[in-house]
Amino acid sequence: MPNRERPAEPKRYKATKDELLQFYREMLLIRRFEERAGQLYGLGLIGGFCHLYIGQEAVAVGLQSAMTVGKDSVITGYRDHGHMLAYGIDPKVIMAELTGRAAGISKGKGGSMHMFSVEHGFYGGHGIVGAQVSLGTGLALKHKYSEDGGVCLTYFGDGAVNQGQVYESFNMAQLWDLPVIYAIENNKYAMGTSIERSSSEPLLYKRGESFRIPGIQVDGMDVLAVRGAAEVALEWTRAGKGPIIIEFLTYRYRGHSMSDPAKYRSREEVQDYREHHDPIDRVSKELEAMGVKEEELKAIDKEIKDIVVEAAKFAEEAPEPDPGELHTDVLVETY
Ligand SMILES: Cc1ncc(C[n+]2csc(CCOP(=O)(O)OP(=O)(O)O)c2C)c(N)n1
Ligand SMILES: [Mg+2]
Repeated sequence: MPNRERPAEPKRYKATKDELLQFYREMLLIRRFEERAGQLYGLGLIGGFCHLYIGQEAVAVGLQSAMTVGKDSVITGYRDHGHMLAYGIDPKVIMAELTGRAAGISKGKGGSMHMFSVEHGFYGGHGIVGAQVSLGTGLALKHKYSEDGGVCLTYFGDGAVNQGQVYESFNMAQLWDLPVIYAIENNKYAMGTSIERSSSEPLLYKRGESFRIPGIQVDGMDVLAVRGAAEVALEWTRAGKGPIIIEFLTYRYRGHSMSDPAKYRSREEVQDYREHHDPIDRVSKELEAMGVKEEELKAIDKEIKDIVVEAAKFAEEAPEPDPGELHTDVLVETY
């Protein structure tokens, strides 16, 4: 039967002081981790590509705080460090992967774009734009087939949304009522191309309409709005009602990758987001209004800084993979 029911209107999540402090801590960890990764890249300690998530922290933190690690699965593109940190994966092994060390989460062979933790139900880290949408739909099929109660959270960007395989996946997901949340991180740019230049329908939450997949649009710079939308999406998918799309309006402060001169947008535009829409500032103000003292926030900042310094130290000092490992884990079987 075609699905005509609509999901509930999402409400801003009512967090307790402790929950909000936890969101603050997690977003700050991503911010400081990414800043440090940017520095290590500049020093030549990180090779290859490196895409930072600074500015978008509220999306991964708000969504993943509602998921169940070990039961649900998560998959994303190459801008993946923040999603791993938001899932509680050790910053040390993420940073060590960035510096290509054997202790890294993909044994130093994947780098920034190819990180996995099956233990956490985190399935990467993918460099092919849009590929994770089909893979995530497959993960949702697995959840349904094995009746494990899990939901797959599949992230992709405003650029990926124009890829053909996204729509083949939408069709199957709705046809088979698969438990998948399609989280579109609309940061307004795909490399140097703005959404206005690339998309005939820039309201991305509507992209599932011809497949009867409901969509909602949310302020992705507000962690509580994100969490509220996650609640609605999880209720929908866990009830067996099929896929749902959430479009998060967000913004990346840094270039597309470390080698982006960012000539396609104005300084003023970036400054406006940093000054007036920053997701971490927003939460710190709300915490202060809840009675949290400035000293307490400063103590958290210090705690996070120490975690990141320790992760960077580990990533710089850990040994590189043994050359004998060059051909291991490349193919599933031995040939
Ligand atoms: C199939 C494919 N086409 C092109 C590229 C090159 N490419 C890498 S990232 C990117 C932009 C994607 O933008 P978006 O989906 O908005 O994600 P964001 O980088 O903003 O997180 C492109 C075109 C690629 N990696 N894969
Ligand atoms: Mg984008």
